[in-house]
Amino acid sequence: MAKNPLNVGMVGYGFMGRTHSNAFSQVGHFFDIPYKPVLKAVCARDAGKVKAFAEQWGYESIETDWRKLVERKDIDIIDIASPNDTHLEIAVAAAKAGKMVMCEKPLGRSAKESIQMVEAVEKAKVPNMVWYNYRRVPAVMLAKQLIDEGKLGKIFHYRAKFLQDWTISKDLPQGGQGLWRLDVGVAGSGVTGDLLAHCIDTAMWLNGGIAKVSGMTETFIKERHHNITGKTEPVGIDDASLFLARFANGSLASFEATRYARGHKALYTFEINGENASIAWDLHDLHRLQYFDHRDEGKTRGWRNLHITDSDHPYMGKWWVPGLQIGYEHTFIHQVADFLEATGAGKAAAPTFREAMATDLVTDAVLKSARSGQWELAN
Ligand code: SOE
Repeated sequence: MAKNPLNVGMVGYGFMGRTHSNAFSQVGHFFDIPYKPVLKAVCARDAGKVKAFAEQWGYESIETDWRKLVERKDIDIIDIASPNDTHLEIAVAAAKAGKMVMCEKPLGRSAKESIQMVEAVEKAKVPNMVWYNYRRVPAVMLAKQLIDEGKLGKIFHYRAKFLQDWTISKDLPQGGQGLWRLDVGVAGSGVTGDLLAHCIDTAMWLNGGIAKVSGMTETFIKERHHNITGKTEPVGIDDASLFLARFANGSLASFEATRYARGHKALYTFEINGENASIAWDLHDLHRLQYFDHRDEGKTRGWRNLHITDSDHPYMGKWWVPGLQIGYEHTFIHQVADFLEATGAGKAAAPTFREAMATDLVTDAVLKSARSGQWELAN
């Protein structure tokens, strides 16, 4: 049966524009989804660059003003893959125009912005989702299943880290393509919104809400050349951000994110300790889940190194043959597949804007606590 076309209007062609475009292009090859995504238009300010991107990725047309894209009658979904300071205006206008909206993380530069986006999509009743892609790593989805089945029992501890090292040089400028993440006006915050947000999203999905936090941040390089103003400007982002947390279920947690962990490029890890069992996961070995079950027979009890590539593991039945691995880009394909399947069935797909707003409330509380030196409520 012919599927309804779903005309995609993509905003942005950077790193995330590529991961999202790849996801929309590939999803129909592997997943039985109720729509046929069509790469209808891509939008960015630089006409030459956006035209080249459209040709390379197979977009039918281009726009250089997102307002025109949002007004177009032939666009069904607006996907926001542009820097954080553009999310609010585009998402609100897209919702008002009755489009489905997907948005790159973090949803807002602060919860104040995300609240307005939540109100807009909920008022317009349009399907919405935020790209917290790591939930869709098969091993992470399996962790969710094991926790929901009660395999871990009561959870005592949650421990997460996201470590990088790409901003250590004082010669690295701030601002402009790729480097907008170092410009607080554009990004909203540093590693708190960029990296800890991933850890918090996964953590609240796996272990429930976070009640309160005690945070600490540092900006190691205080001034950098700014590519847009051409001047040396103060650095307003946090280079490192650590916090302790209490979850609503009583478990205790520690979180750490930094761009100053020499040797680490994108090391996202978490470990969860429960009464009966523990699990651990590492992005550098993303197809493996470490599992320890105290109920195993004593003689052979130990950490099991599960290779999450079998057809009965989450998503894996859609890919190659058992034992063969998939990678980072597949998490985005899974996310589109889940979004379209849920939307076709008239259901919400997680994480919705509302769930992503809860993450922004926690990141705001971490930054507030780092300033006040006090524990702060996180919701
Ligand atoms: C930053 O370097 C970054 O690209 C984040 O923006 C992404 O969300 C993360 O997945 C990888 O690191």
